[in-house]
Amino acid sequence: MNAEKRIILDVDTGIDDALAILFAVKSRKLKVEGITTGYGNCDVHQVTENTLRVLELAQPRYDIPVVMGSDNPLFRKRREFSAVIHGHNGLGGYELSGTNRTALEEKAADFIVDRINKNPDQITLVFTGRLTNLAIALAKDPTLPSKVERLILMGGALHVPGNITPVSEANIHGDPEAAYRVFHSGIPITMVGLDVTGKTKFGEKHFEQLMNALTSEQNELKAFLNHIFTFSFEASDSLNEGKYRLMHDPLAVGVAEDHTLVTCEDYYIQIETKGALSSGATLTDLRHPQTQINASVCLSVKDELFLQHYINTIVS
Ligand SMILES: [Ca+2]
Repeated sequence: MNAEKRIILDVDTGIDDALAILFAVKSRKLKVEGITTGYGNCDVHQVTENTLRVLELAQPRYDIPVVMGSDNPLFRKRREFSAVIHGHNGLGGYELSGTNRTALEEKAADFIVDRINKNPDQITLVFTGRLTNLAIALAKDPTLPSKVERLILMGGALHVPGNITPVSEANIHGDPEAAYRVFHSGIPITMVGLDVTGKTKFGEKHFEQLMNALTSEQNELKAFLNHIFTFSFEASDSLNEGKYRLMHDPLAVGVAEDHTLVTCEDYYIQIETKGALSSGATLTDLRHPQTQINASVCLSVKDELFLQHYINTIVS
């Protein structure tokens, strides 16, 4: 009996996403059916190239198709990319080795529609970027929500501030109209937002542990991880926040692997699309009793357990 959970991972690679891809590919509990890409940390062409190169570095034990998706939000102008946070190429400026791997000719939204229809109730979607590709897939096939096992998304903030505006988290803020469509689609949602990802601080001790555990055969992986964690520590330190990296995207994959890492509460979440100050906010009805719900929101996390599991998975 195969107990692996089958996932489609949607990314905007990105340091954070690279760390999530490495984790998903190495996980013995997950089978990555495909990786779809979208704009976010950089444009979709750079994101796709980064994703292919991260896969080359990871050397998956099975074939994983990469499928390019949207390069713009549904209706809005794309926000400019932050080279300070992500480097010019989204990977802190690190140049990964080239690869012969190429993306499929298919579009990401078509891939999602096709794979879910061929495998009803069997595929979990894990989104660590904007929700644009999924919103397009929903427009193409409104029956998807009843066929998706679950959507686990990194995004949103309930009891904590946003990270791109005082109230908005970057992935939701990057395409609020797409998020609105997804949250109101009826797909079962687990929201892995800043309430929990903000607690996953991968610090210098974790870094030391990771570096020491990697073997000499893993030199390329070691050099990449060394660069991106050092880059991340310098970035957080320059903001007087101390040296750590928040493991936003890897935690979403972690929750796909093991839901007991987090505890959740069910809420009805609306996405603000009109607000001059609050665009992209995950506006949550905290009144009781709840008359309707559309998302299970992660509110606490076994952060150290997760970080240790992350390290052990990466070095395996
Ligand atoms: Ca991401």
